[in-house]
Amino acid sequence: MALLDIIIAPDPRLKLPAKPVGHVTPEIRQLMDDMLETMYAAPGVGLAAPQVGKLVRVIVVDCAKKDQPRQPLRLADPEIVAASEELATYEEGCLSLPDQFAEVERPKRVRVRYRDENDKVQEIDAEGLLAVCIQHEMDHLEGTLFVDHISALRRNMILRKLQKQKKSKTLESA
Ligand code: K1U
Ligand code: ZN
Repeated sequence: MALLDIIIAPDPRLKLPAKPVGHVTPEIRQLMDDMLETMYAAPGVGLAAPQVGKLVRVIVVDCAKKDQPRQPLRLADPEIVAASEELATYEEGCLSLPDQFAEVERPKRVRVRYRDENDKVQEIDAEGLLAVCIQHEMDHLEGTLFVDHISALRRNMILRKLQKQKKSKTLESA
């Protein structure tokens, strides 16, 4: 297992669409495990492969409550096969946009088809935080960030703040 570096926005690598994996190979299974380890260490409740510089359609999530056992999900080539008309709003965060949050509206419930770590096609019905998290991570596979769902004014404010932080960190380490 290995901890991977998480790419921080703004970064052009976070804006690229990811490629389907087709089948879950031992390499993809290893990537899933490394992504889970990275997500737990961050800590976060989800992570998408493009956030660690891998342009493949792989996401991991674990939305178990703090007092419950871990419930890791490894999803390759996820597809939303049904979504509720009813929408829900959640204040989202992102490990690639540290300390930034915004309310995003999405379908409240989704049915997702994916390949699990054993290359078996599975379907799950998700609602609540799990539904939010899966949709947020699937956005990453299209090069979409949660700030792309809010006004251009707020998005640019957040991205400029992160750009400034990156510049001052680079100067600090020089
Ligand atoms: O960067 C990511 O894509 C992961 C992101 C997932 C997410 C969280 C909340 C709403 C939508 C998507 C995070 O995990 S941000 C960190 C976070 O929310 C969290 C961290 C520790 C405990 C609980 C939540
Ligand atoms: Zn994110």
